[in-house]
Amino acid sequence: MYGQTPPPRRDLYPPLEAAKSEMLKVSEIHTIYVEESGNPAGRPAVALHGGPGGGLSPEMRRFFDPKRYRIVMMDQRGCGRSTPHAELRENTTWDLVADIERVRERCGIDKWVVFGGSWGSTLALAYAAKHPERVAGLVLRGIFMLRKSEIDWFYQQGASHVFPDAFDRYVSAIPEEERGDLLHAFHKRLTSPDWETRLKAARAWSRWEGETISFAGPSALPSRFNEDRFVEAFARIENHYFVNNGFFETDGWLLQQAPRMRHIPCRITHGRYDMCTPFSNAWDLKKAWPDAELEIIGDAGHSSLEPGIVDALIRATDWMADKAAW
Ligand code: STX
Repeated sequence: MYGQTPPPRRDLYPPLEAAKSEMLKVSEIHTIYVEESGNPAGRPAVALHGGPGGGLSPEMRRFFDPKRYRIVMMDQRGCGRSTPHAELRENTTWDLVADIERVRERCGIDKWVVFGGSWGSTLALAYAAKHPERVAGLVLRGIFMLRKSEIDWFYQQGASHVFPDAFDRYVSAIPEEERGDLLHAFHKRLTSPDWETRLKAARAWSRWEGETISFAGPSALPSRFNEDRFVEAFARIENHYFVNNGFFETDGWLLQQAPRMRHIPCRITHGRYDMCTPFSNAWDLKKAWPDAELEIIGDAGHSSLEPGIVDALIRATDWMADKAAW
């Protein structure tokens, strides 16, 4: 429409430090890093990172108004500052859901807004399905429900047609005769006792995701995808969850839970050109959950830092501060 300028896109809130942090023992094996920032008297929110195995990044705090929110975040088992690093034992979706509850209780929080993108959206939905009474609202981005079709799209065939250059780099870590099942070919190498073998596979696996995450393509590879410590946890933990179908009872389990969660205010943001988790995921969730609000970003891929995604997520967390089911 002529003469109408769209409002400027919202940007992240200013950089914010953690006000306090601790290492919380959650099992015989695992200890996780937990931190808080923002206003201790504000509305509580928990931000769940992606991967699984991606760990926290400091930008995640900046999706919340620090005056209005008490922001809680944790490195999930085996990644970030949590120990032991890249550990796969006692590391399942339901272990992570239980950890979120442990953290909530430890913080003395009754209900909170749950924020998550990509695997963070998977975990947010799994948590909301198990503990709907604890969720005041959901802010989700880049919907990922870990169905077989979603894994196949990204790790075997689908995104390969849009990023054949990056895909060739990904499959180069696997001999040709094993490329019919890349998920399991990588699994064998990522769980090898040989460190060199694990690392070579982890670099290729992670690079594929880093090169396809942004609308700008392979040149926008985020720097941590070049770090050995990051890629080992990211690749091993992701692959472990995916060969186990996310530890869900059935394919599509999360979608089937939508009716139980429909009273929870839910805002979904998804990039039209998301190649990691295609937009059809968000569309399927919206169809199963008509009361959820879906915002399609026409010029964005998967990354949480695409300008249109940042804008929509900031508007969503601002909205939730007042309008969630507190
Ligand atoms: N994994 C998608 C995901 O959750 C299939 C994800 N992708 N990249 C990330 O998370 C980080 C940016 C957190 C590394």
